[in-house]
Amino acid sequence: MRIAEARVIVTCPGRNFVTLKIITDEGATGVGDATLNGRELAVASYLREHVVPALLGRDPAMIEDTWQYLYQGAYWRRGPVTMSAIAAVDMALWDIKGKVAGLPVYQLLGGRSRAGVTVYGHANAETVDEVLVEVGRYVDMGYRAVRVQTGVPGLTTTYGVGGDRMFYEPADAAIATEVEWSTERYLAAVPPVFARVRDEFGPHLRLLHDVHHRLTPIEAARLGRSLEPYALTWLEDPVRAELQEGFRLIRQHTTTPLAVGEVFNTIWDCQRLISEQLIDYIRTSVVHAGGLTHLRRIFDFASLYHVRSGSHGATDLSPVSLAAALHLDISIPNFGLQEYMRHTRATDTAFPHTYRFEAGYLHPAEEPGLGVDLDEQVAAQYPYQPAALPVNRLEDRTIHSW
Ligand code: CS2
Ligand code: MG
Repeated sequence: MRIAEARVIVTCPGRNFVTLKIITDEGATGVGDATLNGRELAVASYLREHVVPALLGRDPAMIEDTWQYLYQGAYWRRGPVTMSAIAAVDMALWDIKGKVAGLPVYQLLGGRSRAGVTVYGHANAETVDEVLVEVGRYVDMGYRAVRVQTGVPGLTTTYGVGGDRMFYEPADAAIATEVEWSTERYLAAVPPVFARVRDEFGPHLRLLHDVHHRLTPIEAARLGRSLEPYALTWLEDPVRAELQEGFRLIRQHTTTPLAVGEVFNTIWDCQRLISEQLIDYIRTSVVHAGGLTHLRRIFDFASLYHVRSGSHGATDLSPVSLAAALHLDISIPNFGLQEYMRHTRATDTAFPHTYRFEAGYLHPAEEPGLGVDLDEQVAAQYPYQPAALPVNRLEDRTIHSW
């Protein structure tokens, strides 16, 4: 069997997605997600110009060799554009391998290690009273874990709080919207929110919070310590993570568990964080960290150091990514949690899939392959629309991490 064709499809059913479809000379097809929020066309071009021509004629069964060919063989390594492109090829080849074997991909990865994949949803609202209602909605839907984000008094917008409660989407303008930030206001606002949520929902609901890279290590240490009474499952991206050793300082001060990794691309971005046990959950994703082949390598490495998985699953990761993540989640020994932001109906129609949510768990597809496809006729109805993530500034207009 040989790869006969590979198509890059860019579509915007509510938001932009880049999908790679690989077709073999025997008619088997596989899909991979290559979406990089706000930078979609860079990956589409990398795939079209540099990857697709090299794929034609290759044996689709040689997944590891193809991965190494695209990574080592390119000479230029790592980075979100390269790794998202490699990820798309890798996902599509696992999809084909599953279809050829007649098995869902998780069976090829070692089989089931648990009954279902525990997911967390996003409760967000401007005020504490409103967010309590939102948390209640998730609990009523069966969720066992909820991320809680509220507005910060004195700031007009805050990360994670959107107009539409269920389908929050930050990439909303062709040229980045500018938003504002105050660490002082934020640090004062967050602990009372979690005091109310714990009080209302009791000790068993798993609670999470995303700082979105905005604090320094000592500020993060203070926040982590002030949240200890509310026993969070994790505090996410408390600081920018380019400086891995910065986490040592946070660790010295707080027992609040830490989760990091949605912007990482390779095992080298988190090697020290994991081996020095500076984090508790590694949140790298299938699409941005080189596909199932590389993400499994990261999670295996993490399993040696008591670090569990917590794959990123925002709406800018397409249903192809989510489908792929679930096969890994269900099979690895050190699964932690899977993020699950629901896709819009338009997105779900463009990407027919058979994974399903039930009682707080997602269940991977049982059909051969990944169990997801891209309906190209539906995709063609939604042309690409430029959309960038916001840019963040302090009150004095200094640029700050968004
Ligand atoms: C977020 C994301 O899901 C998360 O935890 O941090 O929503 C992130 O902002 C987007 O994926 C950026 O594209
Ligand atoms: Mg996040």
